Amino acid sequence: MFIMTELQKHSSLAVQPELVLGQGRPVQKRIDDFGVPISSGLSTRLQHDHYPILAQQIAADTMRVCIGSPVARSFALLSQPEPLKRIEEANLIEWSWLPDAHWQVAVHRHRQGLRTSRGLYQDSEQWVHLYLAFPDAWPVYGLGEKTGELNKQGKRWRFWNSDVFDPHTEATDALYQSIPFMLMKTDQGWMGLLLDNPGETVIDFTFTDEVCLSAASGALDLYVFSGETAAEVIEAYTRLTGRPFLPPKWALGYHQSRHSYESDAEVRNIVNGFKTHDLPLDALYLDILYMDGYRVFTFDPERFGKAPELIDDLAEQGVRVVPIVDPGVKVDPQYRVYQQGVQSGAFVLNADQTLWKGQVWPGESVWPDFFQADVCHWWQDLHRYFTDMGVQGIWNDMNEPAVFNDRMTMDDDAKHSIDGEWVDHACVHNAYGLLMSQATANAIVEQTGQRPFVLTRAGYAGIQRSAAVWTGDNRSSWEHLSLSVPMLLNLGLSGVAFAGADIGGFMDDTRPELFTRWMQLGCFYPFMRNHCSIGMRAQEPWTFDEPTLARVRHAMHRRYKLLPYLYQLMRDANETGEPVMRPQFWYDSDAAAGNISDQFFIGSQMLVAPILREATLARAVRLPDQGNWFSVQENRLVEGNYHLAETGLDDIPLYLRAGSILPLAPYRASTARPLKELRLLVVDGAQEGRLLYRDDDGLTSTVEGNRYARLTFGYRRASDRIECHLTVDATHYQPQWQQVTLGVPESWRGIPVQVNGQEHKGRFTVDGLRCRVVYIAPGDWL
Ligand code: MIG
Repeated sequence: MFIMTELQKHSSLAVQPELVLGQGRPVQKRIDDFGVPISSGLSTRLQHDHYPILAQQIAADTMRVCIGSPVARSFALLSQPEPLKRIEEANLIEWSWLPDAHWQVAVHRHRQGLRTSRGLYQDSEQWVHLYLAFPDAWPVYGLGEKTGELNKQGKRWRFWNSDVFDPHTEATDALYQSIPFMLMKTDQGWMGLLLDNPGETVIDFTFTDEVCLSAASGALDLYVFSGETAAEVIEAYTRLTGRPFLPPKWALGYHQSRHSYESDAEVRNIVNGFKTHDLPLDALYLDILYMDGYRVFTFDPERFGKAPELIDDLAEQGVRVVPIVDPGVKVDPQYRVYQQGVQSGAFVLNADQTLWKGQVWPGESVWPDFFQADVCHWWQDLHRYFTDMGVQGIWNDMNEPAVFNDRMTMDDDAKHSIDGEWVDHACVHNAYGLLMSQATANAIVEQTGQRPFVLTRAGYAGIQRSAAVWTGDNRSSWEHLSLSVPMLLNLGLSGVAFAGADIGGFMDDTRPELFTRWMQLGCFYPFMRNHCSIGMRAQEPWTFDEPTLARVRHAMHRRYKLLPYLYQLMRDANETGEPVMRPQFWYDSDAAAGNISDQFFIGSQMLVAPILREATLARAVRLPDQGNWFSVQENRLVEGNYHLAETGLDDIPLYLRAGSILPLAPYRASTARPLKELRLLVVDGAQEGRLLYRDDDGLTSTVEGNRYARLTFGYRRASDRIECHLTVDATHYQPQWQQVTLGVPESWRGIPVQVNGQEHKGRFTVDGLRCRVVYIAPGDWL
């Protein structure tokens, strides 16, 4: 397809053959001299010795424009892209090419598009740069794990997986994850752009009305998405790169970690602490000190001599043990993992085919070459060591990969073997952690038959398919508490729905008020884990004073009451890619909403306004221009564009969408305890509402195990009564709950409530299920 478009006629920027972008920066020289386009079906090629261009429509809303030759298969995509065979005229993305002095490549659909401004350049360091016209007024989101504001406009962003121990500030750029996917609001709707290149890349918005996409090696392999809403664009992006994996239910519970619980006895003590202090716990982490001399797939024989018993005992108490697995393998001729890896040629090599060695926790180490399928299989098999003991979750750290050297990672020219070719590490660096976590997730699925739970520090576009992400080494500071909100929101807008920050802060000593506020926010993080560094003050909730413990307990209990709602949102994310944690602009079309990152939505029904500063007992909350909102603290509907919320230390402002129905649960100490009662909370303030809630065993990964029960509930206020309908279909799965409690607003008191056509007071049954209506203030259930 080769279409001349309107866009071509407006190429106004004068072409500069050379670009000088300031002192110390290499001069960029323009690339031209392309051959004549060759088209077949929905695919067009342009010849050039170094930068051939391929343009293909690969979905109704997705266009690929690949400039240059990729160094390897894509690691971001679920499968290699194929051009569409056929498409309806209405969904055709137009692209155009003008190979003369004013050349441009343009992609557009439904009146919105992207086009080159000055074209393609190469610099003396072999980087390639593509300049696109891009209005400064278009807000930009996504870009994965980045510091700073929600809107990513105006800055230069670098993608190179990096272990950053220094405090993450506005000035920090590359972190552990590299997700070169951006979401932008255009004048007509929304677009997305993925720069699929696992080497070092840059997306630079420091130009006026332009963005520059750059890569150090390989191709500028671009996927352009077009949609009417941001959700549509994320849907298209996660269709291509994979939906967020559906976690086991327990992974949505509370996780406790620290660097490091040092012995069997200490671990048992900690787990007891949760019991004696009436606190929930689903997962307990073993950080690097559990290993025998930091050898992966070992336990220290003295301190963790009876690891299998420990894991069993904890499982009986509803607590799963999640051990850390780093990629660095100790160089030790007596050690089986090292021996096997050397024998099978599993490790990354130098150019002269000797082992690439570096220093990391175990001392001198080597690294598995996850780019080889055989190596992944071997690594998967090694996990039997853990899965045979009953382990169901694994924590991957240091997989940028982080190395204790000047570069902080492998040498650029270390060699990976990819589909029979030797490829330099620098060309594929950002995919290393993704491949490791993918192999780990596969191991869990294969060996346990259950859904995987992998937590990873490093990742690349597509990481959402395999692992949850935590945002690395943050600090116990108010800045880092605030930072976590836009960072997690943008991770969600980059496909990573299941993410969290270390609650309490990793480095530095946390303080009671900071910790309280962090837990109050953290119980809404899609992934909820308290983690803390070696040498820092303990962060288990009972190590604080009694009032702090009580407040933190309230937040942790709240998490468990929210679990059905959160699980439903994860399931939605798994089906459509829509984030669990959503920015203000999701439901607020006012331009003022575009950069708000001190409040957010969980799903569509809940607005959370955390307290992010010390000694703050009140804050302004912007109420979205769509819908009416109910304040949980004040137990009433609130109005206006802004609400001044007074709040003590006991809680943070929380709002529910008027009329919504939330699936909730009574408190349990672990998801391993059966959920006997399902609660349906009806929020005041609307004439009608409806809910579809699906429940399954929350664990099995097979198709059978994913069969679910279906509950529907709806209500409508008529003049003299409230008509409700409730159905439960348990044909395919028998839910744990035998009772459904309808929590209805006080304002319904005195009005007859009909369920499925019959008037009910108190208790009744529906489809064999015990039901009850209670008048309730939402705060009582949250
Ligand atoms: O070099 O395993 O981000 O969560 O506790 C530090 C020890 C290695 C970094 C991780 C942190 C973890 C720590 N790790």
